[in-house]
Amino acid sequence: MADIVLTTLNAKYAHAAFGLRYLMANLGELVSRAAMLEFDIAARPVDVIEAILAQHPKIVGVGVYIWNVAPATQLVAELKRIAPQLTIILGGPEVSYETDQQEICRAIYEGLFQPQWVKQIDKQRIDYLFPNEVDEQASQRRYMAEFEDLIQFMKSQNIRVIVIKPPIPQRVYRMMPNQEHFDTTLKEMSERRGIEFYDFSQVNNDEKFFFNTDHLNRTGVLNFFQNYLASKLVSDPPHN
Ligand code: B12
Repeated sequence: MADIVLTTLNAKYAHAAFGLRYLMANLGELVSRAAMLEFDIAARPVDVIEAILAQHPKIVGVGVYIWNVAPATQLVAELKRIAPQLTIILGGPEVSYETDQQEICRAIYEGLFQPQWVKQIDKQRIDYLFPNEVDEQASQRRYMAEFEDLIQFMKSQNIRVIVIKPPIPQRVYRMMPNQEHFDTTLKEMSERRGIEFYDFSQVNNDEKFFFNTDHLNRTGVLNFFQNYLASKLVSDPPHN
């Protein structure tokens, strides 16, 4: 029995998964509650699932690589179907980017982005970004002072500076402390320094454009770039 199962499908039986071994080696005190289960891509899905669930895990970590993404997708979807309470974590080179486009991630997201989870995830993110023990006003003053120094330096080097606030979902914006004050200060500072300031925080911010609390997914980035940002980056826009 193991609360945490780290697993992957190797390219061939003869190969070993170094990635899982790195993770095991860094589990610290959790290592006694973890097991490593390796298979190869020729293994029957039913055997893999049976071996994993026989451990009665709470968390299953799957190493995803180009050679196993198809069977791993099947494995994750089946695990979610049979044991929906399982927390599944994906890692490895094939799931580090473009996660919003990948079928293997969809099964996880669909489970994760239930309304009851969204609230909890948002709160964790806000608590992380704005820790309670930090004096938010003092922190904003320090941020602005450093930012202004940076702008001054760039202007002294004749570098064109554009300040943008990227899109953020409205529900998240509302949770961020002191944002209106921050926005006003930023705008005033930009005017004082004579630099362009564009506040895009409330445009292109449909929930479907984000892959997590506050990061745009690929569709969101492309849409934001094409419809809002691109024209601001061109110093002398072409005239048709
Ligand atoms: C060994 C190896 C192989 C072995 C297979 C090993 C195995 N276990 O089966 C062999 C030689 C068979 C092989 C073949 C191929 N390989 Co190869 N291979 C590697 C290599 C050199 C080392 C992998 C490794 O062990 N790295 C060291 C470990 C520690 O790193 P890691 O595996 O990335 O794991 C870390 C993170 O990814 C993460 N992580 C991993 N799993 C998990 C799981 C969880 C839950 C979490 C949270 C995190 C996590 O944490 C780990 C620690 O930091 C890498 C290059 C590299 N430098 O990584 C390429 C690499 C993995 N291979 C690659 C490719 C393209 C191939 C081939 C398709 C090449 C080809 N054209 O034929 C074939 C596919 C074979 C097939 N049958 O389809 C690409 C994969 C790209 C991708 N998106 O997956 C890589 C990244 C090389 C590259 N830069 O292009 N390969």
